[in-house]
Amino acid sequence: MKPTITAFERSPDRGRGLARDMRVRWALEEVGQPYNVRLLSFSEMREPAHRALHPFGQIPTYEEGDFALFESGAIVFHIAERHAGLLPGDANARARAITWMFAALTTMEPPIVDREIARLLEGRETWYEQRLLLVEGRIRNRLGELSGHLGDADWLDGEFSAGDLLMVTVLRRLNGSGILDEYPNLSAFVARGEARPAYKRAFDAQLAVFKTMSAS
Ligand code: GTB
Repeated sequence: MKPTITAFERSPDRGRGLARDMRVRWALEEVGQPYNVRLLSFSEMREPAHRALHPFGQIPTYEEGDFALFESGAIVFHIAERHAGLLPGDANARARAITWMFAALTTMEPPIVDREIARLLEGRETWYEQRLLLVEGRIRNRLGELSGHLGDADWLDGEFSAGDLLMVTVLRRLNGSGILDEYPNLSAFVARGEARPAYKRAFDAQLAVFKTMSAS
């Protein structure tokens, strides 16, 4: 059955592929699973029909008939479990790839999101500059550690996996900050992810939504 995912009708990222539907689109493209997209306005995201799928009234969601999921990490995991291509067959390698999925979402993403929140909501506070320095310091600590782990490898643990996919989407959220440029092997890691044909198809699909909506 062709799954349906949800995405912003008008993404605040203006087609830069930073919203979390991008990682789900990319996973679906990697495994060759066609999908439908239901676009939602901010008000539709708050309506009971959407809340029945997503208790927090957000995107993305994933539906396959009566079966529904929310949380981008859980959705990518579901896709990776049901199709070949995103998780290794060997049990230990698979567990390590899943570990990297968690690391992307629970170790790397929180300080990066903190920075976005600070810039978006706290810019007028007297303590803003001080807080930004602290938050960026935490990000740099994590990036330094991740960079040390990656070294000159292409991917985080052997073959490309859902762990790499999530990590690339998380690190992309630093685009434009200049911070990632301080870690050439991480910049190259992100570029490798972005060069994958499946990534490009996913990126183009979400960009097409932005272009269509901007024209209307
Ligand atoms: N933990 C959840 C998951 O991983 O699925 C988080 C989902 C989430 O934050 N969804 C956001 C959302 O629906 C969109 S992706 N927000 C609307 C709301 O809460 O009302 C976050 C996001 C939004 C915008 C940008 N951007 O403009 O760059 C980047 C990321």
